[in-house]
Amino acid sequence: MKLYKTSAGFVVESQNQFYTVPGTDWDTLVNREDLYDFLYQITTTSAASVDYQTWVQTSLLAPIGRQEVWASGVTYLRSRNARMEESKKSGGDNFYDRVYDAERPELFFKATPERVVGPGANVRIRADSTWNVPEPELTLFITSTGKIVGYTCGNDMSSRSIEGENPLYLPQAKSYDGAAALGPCLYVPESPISPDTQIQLEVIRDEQAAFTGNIAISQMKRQHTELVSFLFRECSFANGCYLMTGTGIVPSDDFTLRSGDQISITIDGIGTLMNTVA
Ligand code: DO4
Ligand code: MG
Repeated sequence: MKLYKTSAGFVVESQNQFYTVPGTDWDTLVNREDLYDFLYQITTTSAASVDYQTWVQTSLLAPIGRQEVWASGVTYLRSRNARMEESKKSGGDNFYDRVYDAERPELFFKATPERVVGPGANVRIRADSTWNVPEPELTLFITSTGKIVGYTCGNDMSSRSIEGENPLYLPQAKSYDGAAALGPCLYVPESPISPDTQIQLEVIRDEQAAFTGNIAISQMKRQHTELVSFLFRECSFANGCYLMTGTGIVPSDDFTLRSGDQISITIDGIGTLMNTVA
């Protein structure tokens, strides 16, 4: 099932039918451990409103309330290699090699809800950065009790020039206004998402594909539950939280985003998150 947050309320989609979800408190709704059963109940006991498809497409918001957004890094071989290459000159390359193989994963704070944009909105690149990329990442929604109840598409917008200059600049490379996008919905399946799930990235520039790539989430080095257990070790999340799971798609080094680029991230079962670079 897909749960949408819209400017007119919450909507659940099941088998191409759309149902209103009663209530106005997003944080309480998504933080339910029984979220799947709760939504399923709505779809089996109320009448579908056929107009909702048009409605949700025109007024979608990021599926976030008061949740923090965290991210994992260097969880795919492609990311490890790209990071090692970009930080060679600064002498930071073996940090990435080591974290890829270490027991403790790389986890970092990505965004407050205010820094997150939703479907159709503009993401940003920093004015003081010369090399910028989107990072398409399967993003987990975890309840305050540590249970993964949903998934969405995430864009971990990143400055490779700042990150490459010195690994200690990571927060500046990753966290700034408009640096994260989430959506188009919170996908709430009955059981964990399939390892065969594909992530696709497409960047359109002047109506042509400037970059395309894809990867299966089975290529990830770590388990979702492993990342969650490290995140929850010494942090509590009263309203649940989002965790981006890292990118396995990195464009070649001659690619950098430009203003006007359209970024589409598609994940099987979830849908497409589309944003334009401001
Ligand atoms: O260590 C830098 C960040 C890596 C990252 O964001 C990723 O692998 O997705
Ligand atoms: Mg990332």
